[in-house]
Amino acid sequence: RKPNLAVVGATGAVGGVLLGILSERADIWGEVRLIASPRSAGRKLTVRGAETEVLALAEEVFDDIDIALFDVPDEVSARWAPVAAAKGVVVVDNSAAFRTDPDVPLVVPEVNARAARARPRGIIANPNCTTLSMIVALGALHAEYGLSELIVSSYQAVSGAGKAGVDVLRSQLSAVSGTELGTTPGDVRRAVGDDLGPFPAPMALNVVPWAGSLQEDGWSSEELKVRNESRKILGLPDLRVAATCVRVPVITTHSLTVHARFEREVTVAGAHEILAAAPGVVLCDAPEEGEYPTPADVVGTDPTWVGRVRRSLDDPLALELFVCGDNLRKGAALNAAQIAELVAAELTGH
Ligand code: 2RA
Repeated sequence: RKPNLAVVGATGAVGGVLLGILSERADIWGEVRLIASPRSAGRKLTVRGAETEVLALAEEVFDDIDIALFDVPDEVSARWAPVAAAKGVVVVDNSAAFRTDPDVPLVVPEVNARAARARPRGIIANPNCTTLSMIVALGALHAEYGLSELIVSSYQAVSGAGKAGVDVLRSQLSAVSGTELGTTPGDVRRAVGDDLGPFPAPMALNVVPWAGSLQEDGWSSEELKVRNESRKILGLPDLRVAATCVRVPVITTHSLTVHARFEREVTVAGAHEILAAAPGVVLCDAPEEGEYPTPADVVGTDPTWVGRVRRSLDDPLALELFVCGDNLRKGAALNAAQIAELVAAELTGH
């Protein structure tokens, strides 16, 4: 029989993208059951061409489900993923609740698909979108050259902070459009008003060096996620990682600049060859033609796009890259769907 899938958090920003992805990809599922908080229950959403009623999260909604994709806040996952797992459901969780749990694999199918098979808690974690936006390309380079150090800066889209992030940027853009704002200190801040949504500063006409919550010694939670998750996915527990996470006025698609140092000497030609052949990666690197990826061109696509590949001028072991990936697709919903497909193949013996 075809496995039954539950989507928990079906009405959220990532949930909506996931329903589209499930409708586009090979239809390997029996039932697709949509679940959300009691507040959103009763709504009807379309998946695989069929209008489907959203059910309220409760233990019984996991009856007869084989795999559940969770995209809900950390505390909701922490409470409900174990409830589903106790009923024999394999949970693919997109929150941060289990990503660093040693008994929960953190999986990117192109990089460490085999890790998904060992899941003592019945839970598989999906990485954070910032890590996911670069890790497929880095995994391919690591397999050839052996990664030893990573220094990255992110340029994160507002949809990473959910629908509220998108709404606040759109309304701020209307407030500044057609004005001469952006020329004196605080003029943008005054024009957009006090409601900054999920951000600590105006997003319109601005760049904000902050994503996530404050952690020890001035690091943000997002920066620590990039470090911890890259180490776990690549199986390099001592990898040196320094990340600075920055929010930019882009709706969807995270970008990163990457300084990656390897154990073996690198060449641009070698890196191009690896990246051009890597599943899930598109090499877009012809600066003489003005070709490099940008979020405006990448949004809505599945792959990780890589451009601006250079060998570091002062270090023959290091590469500089610019990477873009749709944070709602590969950065969240698509990777989760790919993990669910891996598990489905395992459960049905394919
Ligand atoms: C963000 N990475 O972009 C987060 C979302 N998971 O805010």
